Amino acid sequence: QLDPFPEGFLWSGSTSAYQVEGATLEDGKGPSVVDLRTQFPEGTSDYKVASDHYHRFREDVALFGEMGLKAYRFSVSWSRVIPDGDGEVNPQGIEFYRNLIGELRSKGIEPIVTLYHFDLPAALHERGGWSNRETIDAFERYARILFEEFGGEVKYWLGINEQNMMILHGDAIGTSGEDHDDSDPHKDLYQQNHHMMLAQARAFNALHEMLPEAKIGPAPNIAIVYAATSKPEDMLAADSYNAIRNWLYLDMAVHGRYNSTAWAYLRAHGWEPKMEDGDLELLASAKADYVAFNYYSSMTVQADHRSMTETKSSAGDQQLGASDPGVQEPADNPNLEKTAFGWEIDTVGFRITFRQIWERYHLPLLVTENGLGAPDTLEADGSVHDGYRIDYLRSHIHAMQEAITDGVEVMGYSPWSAIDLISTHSGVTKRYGFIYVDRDEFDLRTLDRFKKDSFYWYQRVIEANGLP
Ligand code: BGP
Repeated sequence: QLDPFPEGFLWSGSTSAYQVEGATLEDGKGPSVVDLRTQFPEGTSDYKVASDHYHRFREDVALFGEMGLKAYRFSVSWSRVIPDGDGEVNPQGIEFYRNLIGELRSKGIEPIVTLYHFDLPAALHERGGWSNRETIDAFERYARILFEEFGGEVKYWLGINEQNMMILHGDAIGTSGEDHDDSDPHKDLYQQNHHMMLAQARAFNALHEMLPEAKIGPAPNIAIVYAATSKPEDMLAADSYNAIRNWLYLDMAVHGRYNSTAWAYLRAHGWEPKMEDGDLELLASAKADYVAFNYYSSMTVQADHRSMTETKSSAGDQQLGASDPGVQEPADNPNLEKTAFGWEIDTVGFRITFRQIWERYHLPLLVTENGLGAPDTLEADGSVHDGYRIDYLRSHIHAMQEAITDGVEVMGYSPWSAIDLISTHSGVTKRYGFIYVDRDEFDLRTLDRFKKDSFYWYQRVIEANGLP
């Protein structure tokens, strides 16, 4: 017998600005690092139009309302609001988000706003991006402007999306050391990480000072790490990788400190960041109100016996394990099925993840991403039969309910994604939404919206406040 979902549970759906909005250079928006990157083969997906949400947000929000969403998680594009990152505010950018929030509120949908989802303003990148401490000041100013403009309407905020992925797989999502000294990109990336943590801490403090009723938390990608065997050396490798891949980011955001295992790992590689007086005090002063996390899969590693001399930055797919000579290397988990895109599916791992985060931090948990990427097919009658997505979501919601029954406090579930958008690694060929967007990688077609089978299914879940 499972405990029910709590009253007021936030059944939600997620997107991010650059993946859904399009209009990359319209109405005064400045370029961001993701807009400028050539990521997909020429002539295929890019972010210029994406799902055209910038122009169709009213229609999209109406569909979210019809689906019954209690909340909607989206990110604000920093360079739409402040085109060069730290200069003039763009009134049309503010107006877009004000209209979007107003539209959500009119349908009774609670906005959950991510401050930053991979899309650093290009102008800041040119000045060193996160390697430059001035970006910390720029981020705090940007956050304060959003709190000032939207604080009256937005109660739930998120700091930096998947900061750990930006550090572990920086090349794919705009944080690589490409413009910096490339002799050891990791050293630079961990310096960027330190600065991002300080920036996020300043935003937490600013929110609590300006809007005492509002809430904010970090939103890393958590993939709990298993050992490939029960050999103690593999267990040790899994423990180390958990510390550096997962706990580093949450320990800093919640406890305000580097955990010892992660710090020892950074020292052993010569990757410790430079700190200034007051940095650790700032980290310790910032309080998270909840822990948000994105979960797609667990990971499995084994001990690696190569020497620690050769290290390569592994760009690309977030679920590929970072191989680290002398410490760990990723291993296949033969016990798990995989999605069409090769991502392992692990619902038990989801329950374990809830338990571990809860026991470590004792803060309410909010799932900000979870979902299945697949190449969906639009039928001639406008239907999309995505039963595979329903199966994926159903089994994860079931695992979440088991975690609730285990005693974990869960406040909401925001699957990726509310509507089809441009996948970070596979363009438009990999869809996640409850709502199909009629375009492909070569042709923008009509951009019309179609409700998938999962749309009607999720509608019933929300109505029942749990699995029907
Ligand atoms: C997360 C990101 C999202 C989204 C998702 C799916 O890491 O926060 O932005 O892209 O992963 O990844 P992908 O699109 O590569 O399948």
